[in-house]
Amino acid sequence: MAKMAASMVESKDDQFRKIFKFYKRRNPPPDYSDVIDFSKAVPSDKIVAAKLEPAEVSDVEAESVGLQPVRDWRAFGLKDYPGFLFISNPFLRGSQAFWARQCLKTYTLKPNVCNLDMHMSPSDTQDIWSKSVHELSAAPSGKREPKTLLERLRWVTLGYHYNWDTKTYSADHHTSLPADLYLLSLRITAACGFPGFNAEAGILNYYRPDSSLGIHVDESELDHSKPLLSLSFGQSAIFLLGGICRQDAPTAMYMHSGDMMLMTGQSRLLYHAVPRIVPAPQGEAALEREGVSLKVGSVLEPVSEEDWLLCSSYIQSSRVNVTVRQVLGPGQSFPDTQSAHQRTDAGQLVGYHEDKVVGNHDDQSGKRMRSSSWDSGQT
Ligand SMILES: O=C(O)CCC(=O)C(=O)O
Ligand SMILES: [Mn+2]
Repeated sequence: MAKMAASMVESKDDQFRKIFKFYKRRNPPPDYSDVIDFSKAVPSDKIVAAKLEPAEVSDVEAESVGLQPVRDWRAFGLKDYPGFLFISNPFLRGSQAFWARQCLKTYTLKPNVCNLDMHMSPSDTQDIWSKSVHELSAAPSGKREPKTLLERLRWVTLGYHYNWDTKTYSADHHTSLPADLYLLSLRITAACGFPGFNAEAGILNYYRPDSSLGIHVDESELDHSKPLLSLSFGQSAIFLLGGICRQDAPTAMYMHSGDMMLMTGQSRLLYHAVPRIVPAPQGEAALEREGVSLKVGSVLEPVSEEDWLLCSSYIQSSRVNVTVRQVLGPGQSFPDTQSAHQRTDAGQLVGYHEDKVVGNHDDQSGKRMRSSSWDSGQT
């Protein structure tokens, strides 16, 4: 009884949960008038122009990862959130297509780990992209098509592979972070005043139109003085940024394709969540393939017509978010206690399945994504 009373008080004061539910609601849909849209933002009582470090990244370095010259970036902070930085799509026209393709075709390849590994064999999940192309072309006409692997993909981990059960990273479950993503992260963070950022782990979240990501704090990295970088491609999201406790009402903002966020300093450990995916303002063309001219030294590669077909059809209804994290500070190593419960390969993770995550997702512990079809109504 006392426990029940305590949980009632807790949920009454949980302003974050209240606002999360407000934006997640389908019927009637929420009122979006309080959602900040940085693509149209001007400094106000809430929004401040953020100072960047254009001298840290040359125009050639920016261009080689598909970014505009840093002096042209539109960067903002929020008055109530010191250390939070939002950059409104600084990508060069056409270059997001390359990064979206990497997220769907390249970063999903082994040895990277994904949710499908939890209940499928490595050979079944080893080339999600090609299998999905094949599944689509082989789909029997007239019948209800089974979901492709790409449609069932929810997350991929890179570098130090995050262990969702123990909520840790560990030295012996590590593969190399893709070099192009490492360089992109290095350039963005340097431009934002964090030179020498060492991208060591990545989590990609794949959102279908009805997906959401529960309320959580990213605190498993051992060095919180380093920024957490977040990039998005495809459809837009409502992103909620809260405080250090759940009683603090969060601020809602749109995250559109190409937008970036850095959570640093006092904002590094704030609660946040994605209650809803919303259509990109420019409709299906959330990102485009045409327009980029590749120079020598660019990490970008042309996206073939064939790749673009699947990529654009996926992105028409979905969103991909990439968070890049530095796990260890300079000279830091993993404490011994972690090695007691770490896992060494994807094959050992088969006991984990989505329902388990869905059930306890809205606190820090089981923070993964879910679709409304799995919704237990608890969020
Ligand atoms: O999808 C997003 O914008 C947020 C992702 C996130 O918070 C995470 O992966 O920890
Ligand atoms: Mn997060």
